[in-house]
Amino acid sequence: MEEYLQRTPDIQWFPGHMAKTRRMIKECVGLVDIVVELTDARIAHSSRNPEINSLVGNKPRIILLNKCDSADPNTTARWVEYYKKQGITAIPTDCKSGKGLGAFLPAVRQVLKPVMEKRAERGMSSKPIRMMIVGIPNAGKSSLINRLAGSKRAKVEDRPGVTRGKQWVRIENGVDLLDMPGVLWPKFEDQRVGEYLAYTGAVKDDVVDTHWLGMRLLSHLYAAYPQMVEKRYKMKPGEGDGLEPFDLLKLVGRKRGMLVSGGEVDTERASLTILDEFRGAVIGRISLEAPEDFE
Ligand SMILES: Nc1nc2c(ncn2[C@@H]2O[C@H](COP(=O)(O)OP(=O)(O)OP(=O)(O)O)[C@@H](O)[C@H]2O)c(=O)[nH]1
Ligand SMILES: [Mg+2]
Repeated sequence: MEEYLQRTPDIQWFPGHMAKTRRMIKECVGLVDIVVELTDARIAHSSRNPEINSLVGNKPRIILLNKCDSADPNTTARWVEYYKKQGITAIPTDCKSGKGLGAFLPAVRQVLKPVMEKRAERGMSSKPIRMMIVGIPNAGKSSLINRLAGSKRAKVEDRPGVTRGKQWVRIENGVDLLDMPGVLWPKFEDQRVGEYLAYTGAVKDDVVDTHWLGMRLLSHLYAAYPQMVEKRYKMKPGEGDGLEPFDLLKLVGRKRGMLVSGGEVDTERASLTILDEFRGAVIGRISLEAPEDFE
């Protein structure tokens, strides 16, 4: 095995445009009634920006556990409970299909009830509700806006860093949404957070070694969801048990017939396949973080 695969790289990604977004969030928070924090249900902990609290202060907030179609439904339900215990409204959503979004506006109105009552007293009920959508890159912020607006207003792509400036979008029922570029933070204190963000594609592939990343992810998946991995890669039950990460990757590559001349397994290609198939939920509905890990 190549020596570089044995080292755990230090993953960090905080380019200048994210520092700018961070400033923009701070500047714009005064303009909105509520902050919608979009997280990734598969990594519900690592996809929360620890700086958001200080950036948005005590503005009313709602959390979306997005991409719930790709996450373990059981784990997602436990995350909803976890937040509920903290008095925070969290809703599982799938902004690709729109599933779960029916609960969104009613939940926003519920959270904003005190604000709306105050407005009514002042005869200002017709003022639209303004919300800011924040979250890590590639979480689905622009998809959410398009879903709610019922049209393709914001640019959506399957890579992080697509939205670059802020954009107001008015959706029908007196609600204005502010789309924001995705933002990470300057340093991942826990290396695992950086790794998880790279697995899901919130940290772009150019700043990590995908050969290493796919190998790590496979080990991870095999430990947490062995049957799904065995089924997807046509392994016999327990066939990968006790294997070193690189050997497990080779096994999967061989099962997939990813060979190069001389019969060697093309492990780089196998890594890319693992990443792709995890991101596309082809292996199954998987959650890498559960609330019990943080209680
Ligand atoms: N499976 C699934 N895919 C989703 C969901 N929401 C968004 N996506 C996909 O995730 C990718 C990123 O979506 P965007 O809406 O561009 O994400 P964003 O948060 O605006 O990304 P940036 O602007 O780069 O920060 C796209 O390929 C979407 O189709 C979801 O709920 N489920
Ligand atoms: Mg976007």
